[in-house]
Amino acid sequence: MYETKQEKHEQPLVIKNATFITSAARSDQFITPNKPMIAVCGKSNVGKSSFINMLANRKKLAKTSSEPGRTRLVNYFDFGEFVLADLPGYGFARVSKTEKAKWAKTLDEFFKDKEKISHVFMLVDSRHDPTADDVQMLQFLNFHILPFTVVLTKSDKLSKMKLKEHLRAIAADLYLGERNLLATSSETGYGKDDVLRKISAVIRVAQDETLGVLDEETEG
Ligand SMILES: Nc1nc2c(ncn2[C@@H]2O[C@H](COP(=O)(O)OP(=O)(O)O)[C@@H](O)[C@H]2O)c(=O)[nH]1
Ligand SMILES: [Mg+2]
Repeated sequence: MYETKQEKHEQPLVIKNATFITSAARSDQFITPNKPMIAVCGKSNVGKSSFINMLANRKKLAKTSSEPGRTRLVNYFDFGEFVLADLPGYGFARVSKTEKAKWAKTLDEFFKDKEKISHVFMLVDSRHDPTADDVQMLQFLNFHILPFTVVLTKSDKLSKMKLKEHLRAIAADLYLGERNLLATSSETGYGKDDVLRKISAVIRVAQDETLGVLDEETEG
């Protein structure tokens, strides 16, 4: 419903066996995979871990928690055709300034090597207006010209009509077209195929870039 023309024809990627790779607490522990890397970011408790588990068809690949804000790590998962990086959540009120600065530094360093990152899924709660932190994250992605898709989470908590309303409002708030947003629910699996189609497209583009197809096209 909200996909681009190009992605309508894309087959949803089939994920068979996703596994945990490693956690990084500092930038010298970041990894450089030899396949496309997709990052997942968003405020704590927005549903990042649940989103990852939904994609992996696993209940406990990523640890979920109702006690937000305790992960300061970048967690890497091998999804076969791509690597997924689960970034530390932001916007947790009860952390100190020092902790916040540390978080900002980790993220800065993670995105510094942006050739490594094929796409970013930025998760936003479908029930609420984007927070100031969400807006700042989006500005950061725009500033670094990182390709991203906004994923609305927990859409099972809204009626179909409300979801449509919220999607429109959130898109407007973030100055995005509605097609740049995908509504999902890790609870029901709603929107999962749209995400998997997006991932197929991301992988295809990354492979074309590796083969130099895009370079030739722009030169010719
Ligand atoms: N109803 C519903 N609850 C969700 C959904 N996704 C996550 N949650 C709940 O929200 C809380 C935080 O989820 P988690 O995945 O740990 O968020 P994270 O901090 O961003 O990794 C947990 O209690 C989840 O069960 C969803 O799609 N629907
Ligand atoms: Mg988490």
